[in-house]
Amino acid sequence: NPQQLAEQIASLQKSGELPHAAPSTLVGKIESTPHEVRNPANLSELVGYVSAASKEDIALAFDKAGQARKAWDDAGATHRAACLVGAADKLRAHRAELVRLLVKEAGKTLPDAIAEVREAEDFCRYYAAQAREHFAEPTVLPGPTGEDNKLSLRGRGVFACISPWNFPLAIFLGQVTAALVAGNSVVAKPAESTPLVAALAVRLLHEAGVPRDVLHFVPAAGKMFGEVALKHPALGGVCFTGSTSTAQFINRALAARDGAIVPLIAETGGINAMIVDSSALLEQVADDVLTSAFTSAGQRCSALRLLFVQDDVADRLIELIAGGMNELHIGDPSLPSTDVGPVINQSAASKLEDYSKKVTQKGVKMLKQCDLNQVRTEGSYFAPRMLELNNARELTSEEFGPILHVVRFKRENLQSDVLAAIREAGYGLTLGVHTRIESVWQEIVAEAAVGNIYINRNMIGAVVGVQPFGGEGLSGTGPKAGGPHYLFRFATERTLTVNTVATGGNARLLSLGS
Ligand code: UN1
Repeated sequence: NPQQLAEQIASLQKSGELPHAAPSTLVGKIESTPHEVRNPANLSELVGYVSAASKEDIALAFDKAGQARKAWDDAGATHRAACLVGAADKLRAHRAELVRLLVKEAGKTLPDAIAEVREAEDFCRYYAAQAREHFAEPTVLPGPTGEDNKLSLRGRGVFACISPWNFPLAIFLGQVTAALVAGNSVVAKPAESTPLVAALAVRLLHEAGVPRDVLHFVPAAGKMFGEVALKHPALGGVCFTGSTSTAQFINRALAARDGAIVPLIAETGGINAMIVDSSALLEQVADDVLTSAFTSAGQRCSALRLLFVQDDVADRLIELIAGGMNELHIGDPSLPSTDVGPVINQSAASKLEDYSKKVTQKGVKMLKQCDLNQVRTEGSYFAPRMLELNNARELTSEEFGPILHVVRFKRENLQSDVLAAIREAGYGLTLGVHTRIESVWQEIVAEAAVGNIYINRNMIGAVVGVQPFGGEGLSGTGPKAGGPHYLFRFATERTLTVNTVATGGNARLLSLGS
């Protein structure tokens, strides 16, 4: 009975026991039946509830955000940056609660969850600093005598921010804070499987001073959200992280709109490769491969999927990686000793299982599969595995999980079998290279159309402000999240030219910033 469930949730909410994610407009509160969020690590523990937004909720959020945007933009970047810094402080103060939700709602291991809260805080502080530097004052430009020219950055309107379940706090907040601090109002849609931690993040932003009408939270099914959001007249931009096919769908929907042209900022998937030549330090390579392919149960868009190994060291490296896989602790993500937790849900686990079955039936060799006997609970677990392909071109799908594909190559075929195969796949997110010969990695870097290239280290965990993150081609539009150019795409530029002769030399009174 939805009514009873709603009452039960209300009383649990009052007692502060279970988190509840609901649309911030609350129009759909009565008609929408809340559904339960269960822990993927055991499938039985109730983590909280979510009330999905209705079409009316979504439309109302855009209406209100459209009305609120100008005052927020006019309030100035210094004020908006202060709100982000306040939110960063609140994230730090609520760290335990956020970590708990990331572990229970998304199945994150403790180190992953702790790192994610830290990354969310970094996004807030970094974009605040960038906004103060570039958005607070107009840029004065040189011009002829008798003329003042100034360039200022303004918000674009209402940004729809659509984020994925694999970083339900950091990517969610990264998108939202970038859009907000650039002067936009925001309608934020969390991923369907991870709305609780996002709801808490929104609450913290509101408490830090972002007006409720400037930031709306709408947990909703992606399709329904798209139907309303992409057609709404107040839409000023879309920021999306998720699959390439969904980004292409959004792009087409935006192109079909009448009226103002609305930009898309998309960060999508990748068939990410690592290239290892025979000069590499194999023990280090094995360690970096394990980290890159299996951390977060391989559910990072940066994760390693395709390992190219020069043939004369391949057997030794495969042996080292397989040995390392024997040591992986798979299981309850809330235990500090766990390396690999569950995948996001049972449907993801069975898709990975089907994929693995299908390719091995077709002749792909299973080099190693981890043992799941160590897992003590009935969760959505999937055993990490290592497969061997004869040819990199056999890998075409964006499987999202702990599956590593190994391909051997001959040094003389580096261009034709490795670099050409990466190019043909069309993705360009991350690439790892292990070699002790500088000219080898330089040759690879010169040829690779890839956003983030890592030499002689693992290839995940880009740090905000240090390794700006994002791809090209099928992997996204850029600009890079956590980089110095990111905020500009969330803004429009206005050039103001004042004829100071006609205004009697008092142009300063009329120009921006006076
Ligand atoms: C994603 O998985 O959607 O470098 C992107 C990393 C992360 C990846 C985030 N910044 O591993």
